[in-house]
Amino acid sequence: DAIQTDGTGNTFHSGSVAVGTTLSGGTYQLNDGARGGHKTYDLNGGTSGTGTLVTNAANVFGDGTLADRQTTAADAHYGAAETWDYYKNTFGRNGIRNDGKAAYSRVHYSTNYANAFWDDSCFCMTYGDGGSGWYPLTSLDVAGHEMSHGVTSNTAGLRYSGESGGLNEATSDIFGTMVEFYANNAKDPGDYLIGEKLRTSGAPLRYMDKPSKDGSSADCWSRSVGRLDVHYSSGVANHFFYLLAVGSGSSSYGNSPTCNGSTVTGIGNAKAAAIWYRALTTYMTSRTGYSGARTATLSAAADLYGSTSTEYQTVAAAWSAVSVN
Ligand code: ASN
Ligand code: ZN
Ligand code: CA
Repeated sequence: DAIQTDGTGNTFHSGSVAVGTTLSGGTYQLNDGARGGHKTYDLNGGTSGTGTLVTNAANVFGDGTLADRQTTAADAHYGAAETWDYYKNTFGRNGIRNDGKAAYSRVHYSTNYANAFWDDSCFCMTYGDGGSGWYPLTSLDVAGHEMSHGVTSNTAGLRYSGESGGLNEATSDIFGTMVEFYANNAKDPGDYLIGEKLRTSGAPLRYMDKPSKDGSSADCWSRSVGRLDVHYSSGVANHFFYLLAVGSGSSSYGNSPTCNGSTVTGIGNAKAAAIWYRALTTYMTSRTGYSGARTATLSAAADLYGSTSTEYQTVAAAWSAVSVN
């Protein structure tokens, strides 16, 4: 029979952490019984199926280096656990489908694969090892980003193109970032950068304070923004979220100039995330675009804090500050 235990994960990105494991048949598995039975598999360079469940006789997974192939498995397993705990402890959401059942993770996908992805059809997430210029894609913000695609699919269902696609991507960046803050990991502390641990150059993939710093993303809404790739049209909502949470002044996290010259004072991560989550799960639909996102978040803020609250007024001000009026 199977016994739930606490093992050790010596991760690449996040140091030494506790991982939920299961003792079965005399060996320990990356199988987290406390979180819906989330399992982590090694694809060993393959691109389909589940490969092999990651097991270990000593209940110690990885040595913190990439020479040990269980190291990135530990990263993925830890990221899934922190994402589960964030949604459960913040919103009472019991897994991606809110049914108590876990997804699963796959690592060592393909060769030199510098991406990670969520797949609704397998209800699973997959990580590449990176390659030239890249480390494995198993950072906390990416784990939170990918699993949040599953949450979006099972709630608003934002269509993955046009403005709704940008909102879908931004939802993943927002909650990936909230997971990173939630984990409070000394080696990977919270920030408003996406993928800052992934490139050997140190350059993040995306910047929420000023999305155009990546050279492609939009800081401000315009009528053509929905024609951009979804990872760039997301910039408008990432910028909105940063202004709502942190504000427009320069801070240790960055300097976030508004599109209309206004000043916005942030209401903090917890309230900003609560507003976005309620908007996503109550008001947004598959065809919601930026104008609808403004309405949805205002409705959410009114429900949570009242329509005369500072929080409601800040949602309005932050959208106006990214030219969504
Ligand atoms: N890593 C990418 C993402 O989650 C994969 C994709 O393009 N969908 O956005
Ligand atoms: Zn994404
Ligand atoms: Ca980050």
